[in-house]
Formats: sequence, C-alpha cells, structure tokens
Amino acid sequence: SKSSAVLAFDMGASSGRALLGEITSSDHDSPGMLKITEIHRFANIPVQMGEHLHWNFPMLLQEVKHGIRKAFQAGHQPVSYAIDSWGVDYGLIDCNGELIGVPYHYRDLRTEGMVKETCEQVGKERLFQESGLQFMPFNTIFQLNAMLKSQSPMLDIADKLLLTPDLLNYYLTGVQACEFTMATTTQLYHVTDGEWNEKLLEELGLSRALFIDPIQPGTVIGKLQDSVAQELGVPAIEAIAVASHDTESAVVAVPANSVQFAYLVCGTWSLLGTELPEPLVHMEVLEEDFSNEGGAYETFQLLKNIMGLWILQECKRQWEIQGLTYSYAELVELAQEAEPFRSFIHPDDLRFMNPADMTVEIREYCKETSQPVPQSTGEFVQCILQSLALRYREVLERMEILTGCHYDGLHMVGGGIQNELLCRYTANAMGRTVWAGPVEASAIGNMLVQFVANGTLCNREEGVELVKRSFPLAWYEPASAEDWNAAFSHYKSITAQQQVK
Ligand code: LFR
Repeated sequence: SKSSAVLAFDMGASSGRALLGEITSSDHDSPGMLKITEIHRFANIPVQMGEHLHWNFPMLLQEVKHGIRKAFQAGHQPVSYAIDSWGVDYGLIDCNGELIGVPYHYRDLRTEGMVKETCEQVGKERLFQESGLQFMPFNTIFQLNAMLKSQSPMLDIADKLLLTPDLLNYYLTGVQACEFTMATTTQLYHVTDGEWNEKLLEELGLSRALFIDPIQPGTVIGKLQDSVAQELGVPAIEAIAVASHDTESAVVAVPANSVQFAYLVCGTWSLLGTELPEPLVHMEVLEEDFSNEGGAYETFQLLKNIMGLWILQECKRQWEIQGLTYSYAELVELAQEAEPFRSFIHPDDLRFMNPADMTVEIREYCKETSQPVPQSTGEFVQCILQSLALRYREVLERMEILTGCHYDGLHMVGGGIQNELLCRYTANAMGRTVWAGPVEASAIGNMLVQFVANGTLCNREEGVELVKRSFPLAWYEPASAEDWNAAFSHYKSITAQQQVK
C-alpha cells in the first residue's frame, strides 16, 4: 500500500533538486520505508551583473515550477510541496507586490567591512546575545546595512522582505510568509525573546514593517495559486513551510540514536553542530564564534559555519577554465597519489570566501605561511581535504568545551559525504567514528516535516526511525592516529597565525 506522496525542493548554492518522497510498506505488519525519487535536478549558477553578484532568481522559480510539472507528468500525485534553501538571502517586494531588483548572492562583495561597521554602530556583544549568531559577513543584517550605507533607494520603496524559500513560495501561492528557521539566519531576529528585534531594526534604520511575523516549520502556507496550477497543468497542491533553511532540514534527517549528537552537514558549506533545547549565548560562545540557529520542532542548533567543499568546487571550476576537466572521483584519486600532510590552509580564512582564483589564493596562503606550495592537482586536493578534516576536529573539540558534552562520533550528512576520502580523513583526524548518511538529508528532512504536518507521521521521532530503516549508513572507523595527531599539531601551529576563530 502507498501513503501520500510529497515533493521536496532542496535549493543548494551550486545545484537544486526536486525529490518525491513516499512512505511505502508491503504489508500491514512491516513498518514503512521512505522511498525517494529524483524528479528534477538543475545547476544554480550565479550571475555577475556589473559590480554585483546575483542569483538567477527567475531561472530558479522556473526550475521549481518545472519540477512540480514533471512530478505530475511522471504520474505522481504529491499532496504538497515544500522548499528549503541556503540561508540569509532575500528579495524585496514593493507595495504592488512586485520584486525590486535581482536578489543578491550572499557572496557579493558589497558586505565588505560591514561586520566591523555594524558592530561599532550597535555593539558586538549585544548583537551576539540578541541574535545568537556567528558573525558571517553575509548575514542579512550586514547585507541590508550595506544597502543602507550605499543609500540604495530600493529599501525606500520596499514593502516586505522575503527570504529565498518564502520568495519562491510567494510567486507560487501568492502568500507572503516568513518561515522561522530562515528568519533566525538574518541576525535581526531576537533569539531569546522569540521575535523580530524591533529595537535593533530601529537603531539601524530598518522599517519593522518589512518583516513578517515568522511561522513555525510544519505550517501550511497556502495552495498553488490558480494561475500557476493552470500554467503547469497540475492540481492546486498545498505549500508547506518546512525547516526552510537547508541546514535545519538536514538536521531533522540525522539518524541519531541519542538526543545529544554531533553532526556535520556537508555541502558547499560544512556546518558542524549539535542540537540544544535553548540557545547558548554566553561569552565563550561569542569568543568561539558559534551560531545558535533556530531549528524545527523548537530546537536550537549550536553550530559553526566552516568554508567546506566550496574551496574544492572553486579549484575545480578554475581548472576547468584552464581547460583541465576532472570529475570529483578523479580529483580524489589524484589526492591519494599525492604526498599527505604537506601543507595546510585555514579553511575559514575570509580570503577563501570569494577569491577570483581559489588556486592562486591557496598558493599565496602557503607561501605566506612558509609551507610547500601545492603544485600538482593532487597536492591541492590533498591540502584542502586534510585541512577540512583537521578543522572539523578543532571545531568539534571546541564545541565539546562549550556544551560540556562528549561526542563518541560524528554524523555526516549531505552531498559532501559522497566524497569518501573526506569522510575517512574526518574519522582519522578526530580519532572517532564517522557515520555517513543520508546524502539527501535536506530533502529528506523537508519531506519528514511535510509528513508530520499532514499526519502521515505522528512526530519527528517517527521520521528519524523511518530514515534509519530506509537509508543504510556508511561507517568510517579512525585509523593512523599517530600521523593525524602530529598533523593536527602542525595544522594548529600554521593556522594560529590567522585571527580566525
Ligand atoms: C548551507 C547554508 C548555511 C548558511 C549558508 C549561507 O547551505 O544554508 O547554513 O550559513 O548556506 O546561506
């Protein structure tokens, strides 16, 4: 027998996908399994327009529409859809309901210097205590302050600010909503008061009216508006607000066996964290520059943004420009042939956030820190993957100090775990087990929240059990402890030269 199907859109910074989720069971006694079917996949390539980097928003909307149409064309009958995406980005809507300008990409350089300037203006400690967030230069607050500082007229005519998933849903349903987990990525949400930070908005000169009161994951936003349903030739299915921040959707799908678990959501970014019932906003957390992001089901996620596989993606793109095309499998193979522990980078040095040429940036870094400069492709990949694994260990150990918990191992989820060498290195670097899976964690977490919302699942816990039954985990046991411990000391002595926490 088949239960209702749902459609999940997971919008990543380099690609987006639509997956259909159905819970199937062969008979009444055996518990159901979650079956996921890929409906649609598309590249998400940002566009440099003049001085600024933007998302190709109309294209993204078109791809989502296309995904909905394709699901029905393939004979599926999803009862609802939901969208999750990267955090912080937004579109501004005018009083006629139209989009003002082209949404900016969070890597656009207009936020340069804005963390410092904003902190001077409103106070750094206070900003942390109220928002609970790590100071990432692209947080919505800094993007908006950059617009204010450049006297962008767009804010003058803006009626509402809609974060990416809400912006897409608006064009599909006609409803303007604000989903809670995304709201907490703005740094304008007061995480302990549980509402928009009115005082802060006022001090910055942002209108409170721009911000819609958040709704919780699991809330029905509305239905596909008639014009859209007609355009696509599909029924007017429901739109659900899930944990629409992709990281939070991924956490819902972590197949953990206890309440206290450590995870690494591994995609373009690496988010290393743990789930807590309350935000942790004391000074050591500020010191260590961790985030408390709002999660689904009244959780908070204490986590740290680590630059992640972006560094490798950018090298790969650079090599392609130079006419050298490699698959990720080939890159990993080349890495394994290269000498290990030769040179390290600090992945979170801001120079790696959006350099013109990542390979040049890595070379420069190694030169400046008096290390051997990577020459071959394999040496670059080796340097990136080993540095990431060591960084994960460092962040995990700091997190243990902050929470006072010990974590036996690390759950790795997301597309990045397809890089088995990274998983293995991570286990080795930490000296702990890595449980890898599922790959499509964000889409699966998205589906689970839809299934709980429509009553197919009783609660999140049932969803987690479903994930455990349906997706086998890959185990990585640590090895070569001595080499990796020595490498960790070496990594720390190199990276201590930067001021990055
Ligand atoms: C991961 C992610 C991170 C966020 C970054 C930028 O995809 O959502 O959580 O900090 O993208 O929005």
